[in-house]
Amino acid sequence: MVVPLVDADAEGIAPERRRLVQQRRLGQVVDRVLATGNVQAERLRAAGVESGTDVTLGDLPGLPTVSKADIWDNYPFGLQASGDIVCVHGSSGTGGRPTLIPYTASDIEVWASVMARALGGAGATRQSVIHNGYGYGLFTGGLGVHHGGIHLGATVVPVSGGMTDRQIRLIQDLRPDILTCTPSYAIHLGEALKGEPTSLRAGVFGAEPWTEEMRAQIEALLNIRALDIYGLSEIIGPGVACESLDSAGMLNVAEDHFFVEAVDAQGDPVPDGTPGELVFTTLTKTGMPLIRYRTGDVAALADPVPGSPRTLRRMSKLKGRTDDMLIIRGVNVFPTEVEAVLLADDRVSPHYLVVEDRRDPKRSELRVAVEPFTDSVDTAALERDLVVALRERLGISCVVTALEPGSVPRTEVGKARRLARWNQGEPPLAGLL
Ligand code: DLL
Repeated sequence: MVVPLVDADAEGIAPERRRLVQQRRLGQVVDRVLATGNVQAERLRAAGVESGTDVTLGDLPGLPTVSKADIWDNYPFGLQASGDIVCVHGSSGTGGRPTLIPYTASDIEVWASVMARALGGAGATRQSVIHNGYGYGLFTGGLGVHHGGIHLGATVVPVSGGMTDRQIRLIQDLRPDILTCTPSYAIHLGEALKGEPTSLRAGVFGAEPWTEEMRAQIEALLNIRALDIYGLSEIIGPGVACESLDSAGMLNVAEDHFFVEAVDAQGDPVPDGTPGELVFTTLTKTGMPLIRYRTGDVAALADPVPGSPRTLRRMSKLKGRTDDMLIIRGVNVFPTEVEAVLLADDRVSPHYLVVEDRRDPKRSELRVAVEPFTDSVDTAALERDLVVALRERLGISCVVTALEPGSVPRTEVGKARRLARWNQGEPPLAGLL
C-alpha cells in the first residue's frame, strides 16, 4: 500500500540531500544555543564548540547531552533561546514537577507541519473529519493534533478527553474517519461503542506505551487501522515520529526537524536494530532548542522501508522508558513485555496493572493484576497459565492476581497508569495481596 506524502520535499527526498539540510540546520541551531550563554551553551563551549561551523552531524555523538534534570534545574524558562514566545506547553512530569516548554510562532509551524504529515500518513486528507480525543491544555496531545489537522485542511473536532457518552454521540453524528486519542482511551471508547459500526477508518494513538497485542485489540474493537504516534513536549509534542499505513509497523521520524540517535547506558551509539535510548537534536526549534536531549525512551532505529517513497528513518514502537525498567531480582523487565504476555491471552482484558513490590528490599516481587473479560473465566487456571507464560518470557516468577472485571481503574482523561510501585503500606490496588 502506498499512502501519498503530505510534504514530498521533506518526507521523500533522497537521504543524502536530507543530510545536507540537516547539516545546515545543525550549524544554525548550535549558533542559536551558543548565543544564549545558558547551561547548554556553556557545555558546548567546554567541549570546544565556538561556532556552528565547528560541528558536523558526524561529531554529534561526541557532544554533551542535556536532560530533563537540566530543564527542571533551569525552571521555568532558563533554556529559552528566543524572546518571541507565543505559547507554552509541557507535562506534569514525574513527581509532580512540571516541565514547561516555550514555543515561538515558527515552532508552532514546524509542529503543525510534522503533525499534518503524521495525519496524512494515516490516510487523512482535506476531506477528513478528525475526532480528537487527546486532552487540550498544557499537554501537547490535543493542540498538536489540532494544529496538524488544520494545517492539513481537514476538519478537527476538538472533543478533548472524557465525557465518553458525548464522544460517542459526536462520532455517530459527525462521522469522523480519523480518531486520535491515547490507546487506552481508544479501548475505552471501543468498549463503550459495544460493537456498533462507525465511520472511523484509522486511529493515531500515542502518549503512553502500548504493544502489538494492544494494537490487535483496538483494531478488533473499533474495526480500524491503529497507528502509533510518538513525541514529547521537550522536543515539540506528538509528531516527532509517527507510523504511516505503509511504514511496516515502525514510526517515520521527522528527522529533518528532529535528528535522532540511539545510545546505550554508557551513551555510546548502538547499531540499527538494537534498542537504545533515543537522543534528539531539535534542528529547527527556536523557542527552546535542545542539542542531544536524552529522552529516557528506549527504541531501535532502522532505515526506511526499502523502495518506499518515504525516505525518513524509522524507529520501532517504544520498548519502554529507562526509568520504567524494573529490576526484579537482577532481571530487567519493561512493563510492555508484561503487557505483551497478558494480552496474547484472549481471556485477559486490556485493563491491568503491573506492580513492583519492594516492601521487602532484599527480595523484590513482580505482581500483576489482571481482569478476565467475563465472569465465566476460571480465574485460578488463568492465574496459573499467566505465571507460566510470564516466566517463559521474562525468566522470573511473578504473582498474578485475577480481579473482578471492572476492578482496575479506567483512565478517561490523561495517560493510563499501568505501573505502580509498592514500597510499604496499603496495596496500590484493592484486592492485591
Ligand atoms: O505524550 C506527546 C504525545 C501526545 C505523543 C500525543 C503522542 C500523542 P509528554 O506528555 O511530554 O508528551 O510525554 C512524553 O510520553 O517521553 C514517552 O515516554 C511517552 N510517549 C509518548 N508517545 C509514546 C508512544 C506526549 N507512542 C513521553 N509510545 C515520552 C510510548 C510514548 N510512549
